[in-house]
Amino acid sequence: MKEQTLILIKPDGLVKSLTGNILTRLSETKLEIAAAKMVCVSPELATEHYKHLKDQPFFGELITYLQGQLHGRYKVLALVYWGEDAIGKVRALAGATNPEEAEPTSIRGSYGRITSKGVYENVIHASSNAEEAEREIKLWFQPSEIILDAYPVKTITQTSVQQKVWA
Ligand code: IDP
Ligand code: MG
Repeated sequence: MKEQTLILIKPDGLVKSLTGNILTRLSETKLEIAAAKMVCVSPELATEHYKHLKDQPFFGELITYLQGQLHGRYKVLALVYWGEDAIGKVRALAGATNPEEAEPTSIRGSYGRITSKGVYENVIHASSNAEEAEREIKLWFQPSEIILDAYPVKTITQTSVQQKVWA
């Protein structure tokens, strides 16, 4: 089944200059890139993204990690990949959540680590199922930023919206 999945190259992946390596690994899947952008992650966005983990003891550290506060690099690269079995293929390539348990040749096994504070710095995020992918893609991207109709859309007219345009 054709499907889409959200991938984030987390701040540790960016700081370690792993973007090229990770995109090369992802190209092995033959999936298509449907969207890509750099995002400065607000506390609200990080908290919403990881809301299913809010009761975990590592939640606070995880939110600061995704925002880039542990790495002094306050952004992530957000991507949507599309194609046959996209979610499973990317998860398999990413490897297990715990980088020490991840297959050594997986992305997380190759590049991840556990910090002395116990955070799993595992360089990428990948949606784990179709429901999560839909929630996450809608959280990180607007329909106009994705090169396919990922999910149903509607058109609205806004009159008093302020936005930056080229001067
Ligand atoms: P996933 O990223 O493989 O889907 P989740 O359980 O959704 O794993 O956890 C989200 C993120 O939270 C992980 O990628 C990792 O950075 C962090 N994390 C998950 N479990 C732990 C843990 O037990 N200790 C420290 N960090 C964790
Ligand atoms: Mg997850």
